[in-house]
Amino acid sequence: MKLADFTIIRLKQTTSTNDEALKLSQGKSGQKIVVQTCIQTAGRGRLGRSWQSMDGNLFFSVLLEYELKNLGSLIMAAGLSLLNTIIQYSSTAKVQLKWPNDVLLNNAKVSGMLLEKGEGKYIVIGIGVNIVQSPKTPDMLYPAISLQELGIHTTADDFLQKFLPLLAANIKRKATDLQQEWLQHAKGIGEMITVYQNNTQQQGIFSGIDENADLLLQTSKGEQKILAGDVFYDGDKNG
Ligand code: BT5
Repeated sequence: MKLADFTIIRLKQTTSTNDEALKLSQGKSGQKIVVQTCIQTAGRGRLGRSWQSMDGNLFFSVLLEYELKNLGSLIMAAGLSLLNTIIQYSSTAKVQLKWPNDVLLNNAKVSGMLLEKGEGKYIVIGIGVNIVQSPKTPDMLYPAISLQELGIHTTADDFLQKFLPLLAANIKRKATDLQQEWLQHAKGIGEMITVYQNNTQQQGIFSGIDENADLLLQTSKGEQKILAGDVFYDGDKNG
């Protein structure tokens, strides 16, 4: 099946859709593929963390060729496409982007993204969306939520069908346009945040992101540009 120029491969079960897409990146160039699975047995997040892949939720990976130096645009395009898909279901939902790769619904994580480099110019964007349920285990870095918990009733397949045309359009946009829209929907701009990287932490005012999607943090040592890390909002009780 094809949608928005992507060939969709649907699996019953796999370890991780990113593994499947990375394997496909070893094939010929020019492919645009989405691998979706019903059951994911070893879903992963960044830094070796795991993604809890619960029944009825959406797990998929997009394989496409993209300039590595423009990866920030791809992250912004995918995040905005997720956000706008949710807005299509509910224009009143409180949906926000959490730097670098998360989507929040009512201040809890509804979706996460993991980008990995494939062969040649291939990039894999792995996305998990909590459609009908979300993990509530105490080890969560950040509270989680599903669409259904907020009264949005849909299916994984329907979400993917709404998302892909948005992604296809957003990846054609200029970095500065994506950056502007991203900033309009970001949680915590102008507020105090703490960014954890490896074993260090930095506190400052979240002043924005640049057009590479790097985080700009105003600290006592001046403006710092942060390329990777985990953000916690000092204003959140749970954060
Ligand atoms: C992410 O990592 O958020 C990236 C998640 C990407 C998952 C997709 S599913 C399809 C594709 N195949 C894969 O194997 N992966 C991708 P990170 O920012 O590191 O966040 C991971 C953290 O999120 C975990 O340590 C938990 O605290 C939390 N978490 C785990 N499962 C969650 C869920 N279902 N909903 C919300 N938070 C979750």
